[in-house]
Amino acid sequence: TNLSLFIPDSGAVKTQYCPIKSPVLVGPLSISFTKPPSLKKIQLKNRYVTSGGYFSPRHCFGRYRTAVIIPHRNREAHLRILLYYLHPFLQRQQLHYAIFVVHQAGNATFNRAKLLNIGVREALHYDDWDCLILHDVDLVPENDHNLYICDDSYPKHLSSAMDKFQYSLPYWTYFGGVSALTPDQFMKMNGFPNTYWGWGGEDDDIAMRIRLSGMSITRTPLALGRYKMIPHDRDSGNEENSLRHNLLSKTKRTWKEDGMNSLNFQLLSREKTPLYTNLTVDIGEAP
Ligand code: BGN
Repeated sequence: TNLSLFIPDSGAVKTQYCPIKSPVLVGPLSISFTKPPSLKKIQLKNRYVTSGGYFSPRHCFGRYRTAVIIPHRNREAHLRILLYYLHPFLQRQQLHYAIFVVHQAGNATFNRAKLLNIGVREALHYDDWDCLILHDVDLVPENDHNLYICDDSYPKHLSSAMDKFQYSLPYWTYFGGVSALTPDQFMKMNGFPNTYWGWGGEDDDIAMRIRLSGMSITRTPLALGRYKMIPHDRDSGNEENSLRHNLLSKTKRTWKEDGMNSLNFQLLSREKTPLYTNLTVDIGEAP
């Protein structure tokens, strides 16, 4: 008889690193947005994900340590859809990974870039990550050859082909959606700006910081960087930021003072749920 059937999973023996290229990738995925799955259902489909949304390949040592950071408020349905697709996607890539959701408490205007800064600072307390994936909650990757690992030299834009832009780049310096930076790359540009409240512009500021700090943008090829956006109306509390043009005109002067070195917030709770680590934060409001 096969004894391993009776041995609990902790018995999985690892002796080697996972292959450089995962043998279990499938390529194009079919993504459909019907009713958001329940958290229970997602858990049942991801039985090797442990508390806090952690996973390590079971039969080999993961080569890459990836933290996925998702800014969030009032988008529970989107979060469930994303987790449903993302957990299996990351497992097929044989990553050692964890998912962090950074939840903005209160009703002040949403601030995506500041939430990402906070997610990075907190995630780095948990593990020695090789790669930080900054991920919008409403974007679902459509091809698992779009690897959630970092480029050694430069920040990488992963969502190069989104359905809402007819699977092409809206403009050459576009850096919104999903990106991948090493902690070193992130710190070199002083992280992201804390001063963009509401919709728009913060991703362009980030793209400028990349240049200003002496780096450039790399990208997943369009054939692989395909994403579906979960359809939704404009959020209340995330109105268009009317100051964004003005802020962008000053990035060159402000990026060294506005970012990780000026980040302040209050961590209200840090909670390990079965599918992700939830960080609830008070980030204040626009001045
Ligand atoms: C741009 C926005 C980005 C947004 C993309 C795609 C601005 C700054 C003013 C020039 N930039 O226009 O933030 O991600 O559209 O929707 O609004």
